[in-house]
Amino acid sequence: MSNESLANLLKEERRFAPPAELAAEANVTAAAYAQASEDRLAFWAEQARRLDWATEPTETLDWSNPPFAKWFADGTLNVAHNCVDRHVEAGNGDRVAIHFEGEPGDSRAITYAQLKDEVSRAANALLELGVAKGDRVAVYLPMIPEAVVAMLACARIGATHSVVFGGFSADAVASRIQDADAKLVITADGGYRRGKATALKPAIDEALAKCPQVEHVLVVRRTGQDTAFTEGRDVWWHDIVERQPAEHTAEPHDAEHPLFILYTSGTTGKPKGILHTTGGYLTQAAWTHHAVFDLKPESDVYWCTADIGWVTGHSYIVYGPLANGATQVIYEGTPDTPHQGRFWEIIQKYGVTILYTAPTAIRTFMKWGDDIPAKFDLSSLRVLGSVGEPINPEAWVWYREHIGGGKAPIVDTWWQTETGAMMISPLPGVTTTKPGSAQRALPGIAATVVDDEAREVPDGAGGYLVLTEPWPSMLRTIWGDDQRYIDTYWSRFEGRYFAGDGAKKDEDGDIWLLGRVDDVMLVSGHNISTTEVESALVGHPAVAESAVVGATDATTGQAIVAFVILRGTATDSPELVEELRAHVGRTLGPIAKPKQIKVVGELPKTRSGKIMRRLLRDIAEGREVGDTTTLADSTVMNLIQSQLPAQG
Ligand code: 6R9
Repeated sequence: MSNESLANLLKEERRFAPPAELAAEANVTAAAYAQASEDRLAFWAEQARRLDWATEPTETLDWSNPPFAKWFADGTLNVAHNCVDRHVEAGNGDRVAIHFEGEPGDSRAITYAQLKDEVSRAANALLELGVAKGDRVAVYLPMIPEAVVAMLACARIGATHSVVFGGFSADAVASRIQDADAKLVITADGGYRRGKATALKPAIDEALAKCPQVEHVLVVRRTGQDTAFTEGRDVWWHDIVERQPAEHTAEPHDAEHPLFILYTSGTTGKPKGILHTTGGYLTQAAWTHHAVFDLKPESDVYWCTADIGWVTGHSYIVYGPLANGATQVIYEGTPDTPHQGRFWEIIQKYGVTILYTAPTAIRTFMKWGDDIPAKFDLSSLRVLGSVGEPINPEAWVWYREHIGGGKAPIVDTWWQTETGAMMISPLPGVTTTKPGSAQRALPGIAATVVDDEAREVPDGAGGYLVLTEPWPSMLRTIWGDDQRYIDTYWSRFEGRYFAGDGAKKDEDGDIWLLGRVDDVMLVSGHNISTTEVESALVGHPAVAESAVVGATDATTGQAIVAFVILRGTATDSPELVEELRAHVGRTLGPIAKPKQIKVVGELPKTRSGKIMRRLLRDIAEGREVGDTTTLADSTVMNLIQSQLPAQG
């Protein structure tokens, strides 16, 4: 990839200074950058002291055997104690930890004191079921409070959890249970999605036919639907958990004790079990949540809309917010049930002050229309977060205007399952933000952009995003496969972590993420980022969403093919398609004009909202569509194909 070309095309000139009142009271100021650059390890050692350690660490980083890091290795602590007990001990037991909102409209408020009892009972139940420190437990649950309780109960006794998306198939669950060698599975009869009760337990029954090592299945009753039970193996949560004592002493674990495994599917090959450990992970999850959202635990109401089966749910629903004693909303269902204003209704109901969601959701809300959020009182919102994909500048501006009342700062947070916590993001009280840019590495984090030869690119050029120093919440390895850990992340560029994302630095040195390197297109010898062409398309008033791929082309090597979803107000016509091509040409230059633009009703996405361009490439190149097992909605590909003319 030549650096002059990795599409340094998009010009975005809008700037937004932090609100003065927020800046004046901000948890973290510009001084943090200076402090961390002076002594990065001292900075992280100080952040680690935000936690309650049973044994204070005297070592910060052990990097004597790279790329295998140890952070705070001689310290010991209990994650569940840090997330729950210590807040009760500090006199905040009556503070609401979780406002749970079920999809059918049921709700529950759980205080820190109640959460402590619930986690202790669940920990006692796990022990009764024969789970011991070091064992693996698979969690396959809907978005209900028991998911949080199950994860914390594992952390409390030192069992390593592996959460699997409630939407994954029996085969996907089976391979993850086998790889982690889990001995217990925690699931539910079902959950509510899109207005109906969807069963979960049958997938576990099917998966376990291939997993003889699983001794017990702990089943939460959520929907009350008929559920098959295997005598001796299956146990109802309410039968065993409710009769346990609410006392359980949380033993300290080593800072490097395995906290969880989370599988990332990647585009090819067997899923990778990303391993995270205890002290460094919790330090960075807690500090970034405090710094990037400016969380004030006494007054904020925080809501992260991610699923618990995604890393965002781990770090920014469970561990970060609870370590900080936050009050948060957890919502079970989808944003359009029973109506398209459900999110805004929830924000109004609970007075949510900090919202963390994904660009895919924001683009969907744009498509549904400005009038929907306008019906609700969103004035409580003071910080807005984005994660999961590059956010197109138009979606960013829409988010700020229509959700943030034209004043709430947006923090576009770049990170990965592998990084464990946020790495590149504005700070809401410090950064003058630019729509579409994650901007700069957080204090204590070292990121840059390099070319094919590992040379750092100058400002204004593009290449590959790399992390140049170890960080506390970094993955420790791929579960059971150290070599694959080295090969995947540490071999492309000597001594640097290869993130797999394309990026560019602008004239100020701020970082713009350009999507996965596998998605970059090569057109007539120019590297063009899918993200920038998509952002240009979304910048046209007729377009709500788009996905761009490079399809093999006899003359240009690859040709740009765009799939677009129109906004409610626009209709498909050859003139509109021509206008969109011209619009991209004007915005980015003639080289970036799509050869074809196909208007569709849906785009293929994973459960975490990422567009699966690989499947669109199959369509664009006229191939049989590949593996669709990680799609959120498996019918989407048929729908898209039925909407396209047979050829071209
Ligand atoms: C947290 C999460 C990681 C990949 C990452 C990148 C994309 C995430 C982003 C972003 C641009 C952002 N990504 N946040 N791209 N701007 N703010 O999403 O983890 O599911 O492992 O995905 O998501 O491509 O490499 P994960």
